[in-house]
Amino acid sequence: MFGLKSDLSKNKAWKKLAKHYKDMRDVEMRGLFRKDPQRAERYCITLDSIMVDYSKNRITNKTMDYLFELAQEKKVPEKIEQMFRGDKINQTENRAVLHVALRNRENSPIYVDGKNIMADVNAVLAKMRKFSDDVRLGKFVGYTGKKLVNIVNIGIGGSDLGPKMATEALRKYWAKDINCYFISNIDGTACNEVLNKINPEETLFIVCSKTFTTIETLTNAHTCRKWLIDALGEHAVSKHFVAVSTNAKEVAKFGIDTENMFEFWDFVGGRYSMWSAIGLSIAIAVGMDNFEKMLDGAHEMDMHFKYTEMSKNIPVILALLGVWYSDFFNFRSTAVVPYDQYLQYVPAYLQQLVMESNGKFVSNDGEYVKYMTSPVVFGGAGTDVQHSFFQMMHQGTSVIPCDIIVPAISHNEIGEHHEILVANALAQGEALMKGKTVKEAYDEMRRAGKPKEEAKRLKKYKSFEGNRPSNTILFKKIDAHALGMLIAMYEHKTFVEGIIWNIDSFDQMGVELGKQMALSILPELQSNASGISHDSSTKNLITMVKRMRK
Ligand code: G6Q
Repeated sequence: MFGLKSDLSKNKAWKKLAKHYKDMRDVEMRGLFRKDPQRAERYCITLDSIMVDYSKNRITNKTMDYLFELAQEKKVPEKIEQMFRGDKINQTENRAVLHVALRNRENSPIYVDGKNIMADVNAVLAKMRKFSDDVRLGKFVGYTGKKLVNIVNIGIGGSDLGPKMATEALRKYWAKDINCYFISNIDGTACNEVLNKINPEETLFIVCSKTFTTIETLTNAHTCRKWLIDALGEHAVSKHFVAVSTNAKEVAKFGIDTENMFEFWDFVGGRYSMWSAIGLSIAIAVGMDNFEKMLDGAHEMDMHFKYTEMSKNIPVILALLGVWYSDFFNFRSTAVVPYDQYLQYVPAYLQQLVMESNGKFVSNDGEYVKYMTSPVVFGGAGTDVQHSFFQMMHQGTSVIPCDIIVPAISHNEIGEHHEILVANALAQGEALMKGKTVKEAYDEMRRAGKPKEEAKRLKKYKSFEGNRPSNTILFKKIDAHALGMLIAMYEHKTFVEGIIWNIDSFDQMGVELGKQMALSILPELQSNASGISHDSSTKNLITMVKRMRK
């Protein structure tokens, strides 16, 4: 589609997989399970409190062997090594990629440009501990002496989705008197709806922006600053605003004392930054001990990823399955379905992680790729989504592999709720895999007493093709440690997919063009200025918006 070079199909293992795909495309998982009583155990890995069952995939040992061969050919182990070593694997931006340093709990030295960065990482963690403790204990209070109980994170993209997802996931661990809010969208509604709920005297704003130049975040931060000053005066700002950024100069320009700034670094990508001070809202909500447990969990996954051979390596296996489906089966989307209300923002978080990292069409060699890269990722909390997009998951013309994430124990064990929830999670995986043949559908209707003609008429509608893949990610209970493991697992999965596709998973140049154009349209909406020449549709839309606003 895009060009002829950078073609993985010249790769030996790729060729084997392409051939093997022809043998596999019609193989039914039902049959594979029937023939192999050990299948569930064979394709299952447990690490601490997480178990990943990947047996409901369209694979055999041969498939996995070829996929591991592909990973070897694409030098996955060496690339993993390079990341942990601090090599500049974000090649378009010439940066190291070291979110793993933020949770390097062994504190072994990691060097960037000859400097061990662990001292800086630890210093910020210590500053986070002091500050979050002080806020939680009411030692750092607002301008009028009141305890800061409303924590408002202002940030967008990587400076929003991680903290928002993780605070929600760990809601059960929040300090009783603290509430967290998130303002990301430039839509004034986002700001207004939060500000309407809170008292300025009790509010701490955390302005999270790596660059401190992002228009949404700065506009929202200025609006909140004005709101605070209107209520409490200019002097109140230092008691109610802190910043998390790599850009001290811009933070000072905004009017936040750099004493109240928490630093992070270029080697931390936005969407990989919730482990840094970008996670300050998490630390305040659940306490620094829990925040560090989250880092411990991520570190455990890091060590598993770094040291475990590929055939037992969870992120590597999940990534290879992703490639298998994207590039051989041509399945273009994937769903994530957490059966845990507290994990409701995980799909949105993963949408950014996966699609911003791997939605790329130029390879690391500067050539257009000729194969599929990132699938479309979507999802939502089960069982809600069973009543929406699961129709398509079961009977649609596209096959959508999915991850079903489910905790064995709920934080809210009420009556039978959790058993019903888990039963549904497990049933969906089984139903997607097994399906129901036309004959089975017919027989079932007949047994239920439906007249012959009616059963005949409806049998196809009520049949399920099945053979639809899923991974089940089962863990004991959602706590900080498990969350850290889960998110680090997906980060590394995404990285490995990027290695196979030979793309830079750590830049995001595709978000720039729209931003650039918005800047040229803005003055046209505000006055009669005319910017760049637009197509007739955009021109017309600008005119119509102005007319409607008159
Ligand atoms: C993530 C991206 C992007 C970024 C936002 C916010 O990897 O880089 O989502 O996080 O654009 O950027 P700032 O933190 O610089 O405001």
